[in-house]
Amino acid sequence: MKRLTIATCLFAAPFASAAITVNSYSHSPNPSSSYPDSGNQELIDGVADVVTWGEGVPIGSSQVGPFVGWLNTNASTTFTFDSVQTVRQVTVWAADSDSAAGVNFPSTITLTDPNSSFTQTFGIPNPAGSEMRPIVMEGFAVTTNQLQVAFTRGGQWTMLTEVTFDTIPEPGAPALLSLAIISLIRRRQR
Ligand SMILES: [Ca+2]
Repeated sequence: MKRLTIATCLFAAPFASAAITVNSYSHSPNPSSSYPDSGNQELIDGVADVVTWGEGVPIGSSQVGPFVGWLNTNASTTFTFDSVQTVRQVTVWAADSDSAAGVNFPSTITLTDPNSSFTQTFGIPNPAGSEMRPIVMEGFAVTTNQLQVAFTRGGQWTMLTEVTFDTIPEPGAPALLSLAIISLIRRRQR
């Protein structure tokens, strides 16, 4: 029984969800000079900044500084990973003010692998209220070391603060594998 438990743990561990390390990225075009991307690091610094536009709350430059913004532009950003990875989830942290100050979620986000034919467009709903919210895109799998994330603007301003990429196991995959291992061990013990 002990042997069975150890084998299951060992084989299940590599399938855990894992963040993919981004080495660098480039914008096309560059963001507005009002909301620049300091050192091209703001979207991968591990901080999803929170600011509430349009709720009568005074907003200072220190609060909006961590945002990367484009005005009246459909922008795209290409991220380069530290190695080839199977990406199954992309999360974009964007500001949504419900039109106050012209800040809106993008209306669509398109993921494209520059090295293959993979491309997928996600329609982004515009929820009620003014909040920072993660936009989570999943239900795909692409193995690559680069991914372009392109935005169709939903208002005047597209304001981003963080983008993350994850490898996520397919539903049930670790459980199925564990069952296979258990079956294999039982056969050997017979
Ligand atoms: Ca950030």
